[in-house]
Amino acid sequence: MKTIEGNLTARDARVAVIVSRFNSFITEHLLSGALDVLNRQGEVPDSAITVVRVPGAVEIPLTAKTLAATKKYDAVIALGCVIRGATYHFEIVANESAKGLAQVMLEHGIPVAFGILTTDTIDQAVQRAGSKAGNKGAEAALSALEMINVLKQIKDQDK
Ligand code: INI
Repeated sequence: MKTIEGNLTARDARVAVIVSRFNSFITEHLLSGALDVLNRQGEVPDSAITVVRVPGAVEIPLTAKTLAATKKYDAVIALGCVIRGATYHFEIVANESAKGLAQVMLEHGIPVAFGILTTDTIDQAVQRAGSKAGNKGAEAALSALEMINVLKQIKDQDK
């Protein structure tokens, strides 16, 4: 039996992190969590990390697609925060960003980690941005690191 699983160190990886300005009081904490994981667990040097700021979650998929198309990155990490309001807008923003990112990942064949919070309340978002319920930016970075290594091992088989 052969098992392929990725570890978390990715010293040679190049990673792009997209962070939305909308709800920046949350997304900046997601960014800190993601960068901390990339540095301390991934051992990815700062020089190999590109942070791209965009207006809101709606703009994240196009940005991810553009970054992936450059072929300069081994993974993209998408960070945003969509908080439910009184209107249907929440569903549109949340659904479109998730669908768009899934498309980019499959079209371009690189991991696109989904670190976009979709919550009913501000409190739920705060809990997931470095307090009670962890930091979803850090979790997204962990999954990006693991996937970089899993895909590398799959591609390097029988070399
Ligand atoms: N963008 C977010 O990232 N989060 C939200 O909660 C949000 N809400 O609720 O409106 C939001 N809207 C802006 C959107 O992402 C675009 O930037 C905007 O529609 C311009 O294209």
